[in-house]
Amino acid sequence: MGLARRALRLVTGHPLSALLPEHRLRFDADALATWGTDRTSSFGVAPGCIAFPESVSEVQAIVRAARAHGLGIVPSGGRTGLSGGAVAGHGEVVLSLDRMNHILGFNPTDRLVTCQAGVITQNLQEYAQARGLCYPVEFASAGSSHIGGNIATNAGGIKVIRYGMTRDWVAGLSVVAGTGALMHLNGGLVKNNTGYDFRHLFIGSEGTLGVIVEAQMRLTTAPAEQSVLVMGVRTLADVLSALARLRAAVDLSAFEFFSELCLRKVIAHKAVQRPLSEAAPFYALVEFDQSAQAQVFEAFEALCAQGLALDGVLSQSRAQARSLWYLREAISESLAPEHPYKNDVSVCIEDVPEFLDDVSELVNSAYPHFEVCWYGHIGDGNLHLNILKPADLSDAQFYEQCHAISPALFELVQARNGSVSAEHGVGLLKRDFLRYSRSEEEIEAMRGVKAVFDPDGIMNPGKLL
Ligand code: 2HG
Ligand code: ZN
Repeated sequence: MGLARRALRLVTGHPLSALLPEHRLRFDADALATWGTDRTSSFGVAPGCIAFPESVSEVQAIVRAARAHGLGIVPSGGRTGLSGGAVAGHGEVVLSLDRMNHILGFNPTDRLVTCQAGVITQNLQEYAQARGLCYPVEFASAGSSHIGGNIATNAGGIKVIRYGMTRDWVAGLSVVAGTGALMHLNGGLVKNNTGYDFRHLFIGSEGTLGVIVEAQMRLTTAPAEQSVLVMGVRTLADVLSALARLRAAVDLSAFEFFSELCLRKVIAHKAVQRPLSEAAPFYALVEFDQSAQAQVFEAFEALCAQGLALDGVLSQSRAQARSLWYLREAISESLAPEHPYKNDVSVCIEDVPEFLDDVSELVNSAYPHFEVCWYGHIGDGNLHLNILKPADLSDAQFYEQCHAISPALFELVQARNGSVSAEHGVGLLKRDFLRYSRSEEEIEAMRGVKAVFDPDGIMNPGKLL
């Protein structure tokens, strides 16, 4: 009884309790554990409370109150992030966009959808499809990630080779900056040369400048029917020869690769069939317009004749295309039980062959006792190298060992002007390594930009910078 009264006092005494009804400001252990984190497992989780605003003005009120009381705010979307960008570890207010999940309008002339930040990616995709159009940014977590989170991390995914990143589809944003000010950025315009485009500063800012509350997303023409080819290849170099050959023959919608170890993990977790009768060291997954099947087949036969492809399977229906895609899309989830240390690096496509040689050498010497899963969007120069945790190491020991090896990998990235985080963002996981991709001068300028939008440093403190 005494305890209950004390908890009630704590709750009613909280600076936000006057702003939201009780059920939309949660302090219970379940809520703190659920909304205090993302898909990472290496960081301490200890938020102060979880706030669920339902309107832009409530977001503004929360930010202003947090500012007045010196509370940190962690904006939270679908919590599918892989870099700890939405982890609250120091008593912050987690500002969840879960209840701001409405599509607000559609402008067919400009092909623009206005949505609240908490709209789930798949809902936007289905909304577009129902209008004969397409929202083309696609990834495995589309069923739970939010549009606002995608924008805050500039999410990429599996169709970047054809459609680009989330940034390319954001026509306007409404944001509440760390000052509490509401700003409408670009408003859906195609042409607008009136000085700095703050929209692009907020895209990929990982919640460190403010909260994205609404977005105008551009749609495009629905794609033609697609076909998928999965082929087995002997070496990483052969994956890249296949990419060059196929790219010269047709416009690709996707070019992904994964290793036999990745496939084995997916088969073990998802009870799916091997795509080819014989195992191959690596697999390339290629998607293209069905109308280009003849050209792709010709290129594939040439690759086989040169010994660059071992075998292949071509989808004969949408269902088959989906099940081939599943082999690639289920990798991340199938590795999750082994608490992988994640790398998400990129270099220019031209530099990929040499880069992969150097990474192979490093992996063999640095991780001889760990299982290493190679996969990713190699057609974009983006490699996901996941190091799997052996059962006899604790999370902390494993994280420390991998973190200590990371500089060697990032030196290879830096030598090629590459990126230490191609699509997952910096968050907590890559913060110590930002300098491998950004100069001191750039990082100083980033701090200056943050100080303008978030002068008290309340927005997602400790992330990115
Ligand atoms: C993917 O490409 C995602 O499957 C996740 O970006 C990658 O879990 C990963 O490392
Ligand atoms: Zn990816």
